[in-house]
Amino acid sequence: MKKSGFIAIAGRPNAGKSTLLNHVLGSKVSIVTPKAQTTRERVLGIFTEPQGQMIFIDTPGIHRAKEGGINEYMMAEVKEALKDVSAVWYIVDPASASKHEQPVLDLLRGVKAPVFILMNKMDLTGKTFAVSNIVNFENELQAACKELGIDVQGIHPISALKGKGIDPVLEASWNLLPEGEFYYPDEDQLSDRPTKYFVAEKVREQLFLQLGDEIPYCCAIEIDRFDEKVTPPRIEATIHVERDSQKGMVIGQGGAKIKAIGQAARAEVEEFLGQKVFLGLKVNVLKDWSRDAETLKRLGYVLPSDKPTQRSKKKNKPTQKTPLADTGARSGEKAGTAAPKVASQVTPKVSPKVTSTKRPA
Ligand SMILES: Nc1nc2c(ncn2[C@@H]2O[C@H](COP(=O)(O)OP(=O)(O)OP(=O)(O)O)[C@@H](O)[C@H]2O)c(=O)[nH]1
Ligand SMILES: [Mg+2]
Repeated sequence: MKKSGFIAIAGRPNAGKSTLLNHVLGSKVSIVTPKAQTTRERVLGIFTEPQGQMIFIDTPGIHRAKEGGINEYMMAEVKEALKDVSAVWYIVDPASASKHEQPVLDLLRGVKAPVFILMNKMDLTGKTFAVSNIVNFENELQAACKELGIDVQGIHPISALKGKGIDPVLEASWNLLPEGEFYYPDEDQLSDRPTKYFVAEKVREQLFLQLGDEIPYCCAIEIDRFDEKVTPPRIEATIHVERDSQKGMVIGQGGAKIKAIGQAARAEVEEFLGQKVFLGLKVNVLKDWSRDAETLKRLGYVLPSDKPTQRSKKKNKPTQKTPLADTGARSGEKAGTAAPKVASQVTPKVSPKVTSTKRPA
């Protein structure tokens, strides 16, 4: 019988969670930027191997969030991800200090699953932190976990960026996974999200990369149109900002900024989908969207507790193939070189469905 189960990837903002997920999958399922709190929602990375299916849940960085609004939503997403998992990969940036880890430890103390502490960014040893720091950091973390009853399976030095030190963690994690049916029987499927989610994320990634500190946090993306009946497929999206002044900054002098954001996002989308697309962006002021519960819902930021149906990690394991329209990124032909399978796989009612990225050989 094959193994099948969930692993949550958790930790403080900017620790390298999404980088690690992308490395394991060999595909850019989760966006990565140098700014903290890039990831806003849970996203699954489905890793199907001969021995079984390990489903990673990338999560937003854990921080103390004010009540209400997008930050509370982000933390609710983390809490949901930590339920019913076989293990937690707890990612730590050793350039930080153990005292800053308290919000993470507070969440992990309620988790029964074993925890792997992964000291990331080891390629920066001697640059952003000294070896002696790591030793202290590890000792302090271990002591704190012991006191809180967190079941630490081990501490591993890794580099998510360079792909170093990850194999032993994977091996130990396979051992913790229960035997069972695959949750995602389509072995090529890489994520649970529809394609338009990934398009919106590629746009958001460019906002983080190309705009000043505050602005990206005030932006939400809505895909207005995804028409694959035309060639190239036509995607239209709105960047919602919270205030008029932000609108001007996203558009830039003579529209230069929005043009650059659009070009870079389009290139990323094209690589992800393995085909040319048209991407049109517009900017709209949606006053205080990040604080208004109803607007957040409209934008898809629905609290896990408010979602009508949820895939239980323990029960209701699907034995049928997941319907195409429910699923997102898949492995397939090599991105950028593939003959894309687009229109034939799209179910118009729901979000578009395309072949996207390739699992590494
Ligand atoms: N040098 C180095 N940089 C890394 C490593 N892992 C991640 N990074 C960098 O750290 C930054 C944050 O990486 P992310 O993967 O977005 O971090 P995250 O934990 O997902 O962040 P949030 O989504 O904001 O919580 C990016 O600039 C990455 O390139 C690593 O092993 N070494
Ligand atoms: Mg992330």
